[in-house]
Amino acid sequence: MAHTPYPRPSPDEITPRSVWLSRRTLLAGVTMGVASRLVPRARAETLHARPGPFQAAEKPTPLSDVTHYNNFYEFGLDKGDPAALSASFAARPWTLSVEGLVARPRVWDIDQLIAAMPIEERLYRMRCVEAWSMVIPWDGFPLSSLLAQAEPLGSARYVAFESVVRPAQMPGQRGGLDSLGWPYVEGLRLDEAMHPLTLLAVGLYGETLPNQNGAPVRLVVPWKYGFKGIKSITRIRLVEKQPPTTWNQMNADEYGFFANVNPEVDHPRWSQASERVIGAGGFLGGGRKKTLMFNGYGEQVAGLYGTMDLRRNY
Ligand SMILES: Nc1nc2c(c(=O)[nH]1)N[C@H]1C(S)=C(S)[C@@H](COP(=O)(O)O)O[C@H]1N2
Ligand SMILES: [Mo]
Repeated sequence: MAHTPYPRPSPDEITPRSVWLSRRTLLAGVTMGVASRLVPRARAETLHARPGPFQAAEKPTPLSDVTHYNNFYEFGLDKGDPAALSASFAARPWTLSVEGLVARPRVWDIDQLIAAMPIEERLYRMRCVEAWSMVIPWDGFPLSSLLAQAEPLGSARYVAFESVVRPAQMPGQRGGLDSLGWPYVEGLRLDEAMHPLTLLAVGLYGETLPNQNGAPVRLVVPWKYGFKGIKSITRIRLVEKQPPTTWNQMNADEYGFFANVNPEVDHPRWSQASERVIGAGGFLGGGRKKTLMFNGYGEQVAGLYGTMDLRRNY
């Protein structure tokens, strides 16, 4: 595929930084220090001059779509619920614990964590299992940087993640028969977790992560279906055995542990061969493209799976 020059987001896609900062500061008590750790937009744009595995060549999805078409069942089942119902969610103060099979367990304050980690912008293709996709400029740090500090023990083989449980602030966690069990949990094999593409995101579009996208910290694994990207994480645990994951527990035939993007392995109820590109094309013609193996990250990640049967290990 030919590389096109990186297109800038149009001004109407971007909330002015000053407006955004004052709004966030009022709503969530976010400190100025957090936003200043994120990659300034001007510098972020020059990163896209040379597309590569960390900087997709595709046009970023408009910010309004990234923040108004979400899956975050803690706030409800509709794509609009997270934006509509998450305004009073308190992403500060926040702690993230790293524990289990590590030499140096630690409970991090989120702002101390952000100050300690190498924050970069990564423009990643994101593919939801529901066959739609976005291209999102994340700000974050490699999960490997955090895990390295914790010093995983030789017996650690998987990483288990847990989202926050806070029914008073998350309407989707109050009853509701057709929703998920809480907390939302996810997992990766340790080598997947240590891969340089695997990110813990704390912002997007150069701003602090909006609540509906998983504030204050969420996982981003661009070669896997979106449900692996667990939001609003409070606990990371290094373990010996493959941990349970929310969607796999819900319906193991439809949602595997690996969930690698694979156009050749259909979901039992729909094709995974192509995807609807959110924010592109509209009703006439465009807005659909072929799905790529490993979401186009095969050169970087195929080696993680060797000769594994990807049809069995979906
Ligand atoms: N805690 C939690 N994390 C979650 C989900 C969720 O419902 N709860 N939904 C997942 C799904 S299915 C997708 S596609 C992505 C969507 O992320 P986005 O809204 O930032 O695009 O978040 C994932 N992480
Ligand atoms: Mo998803």
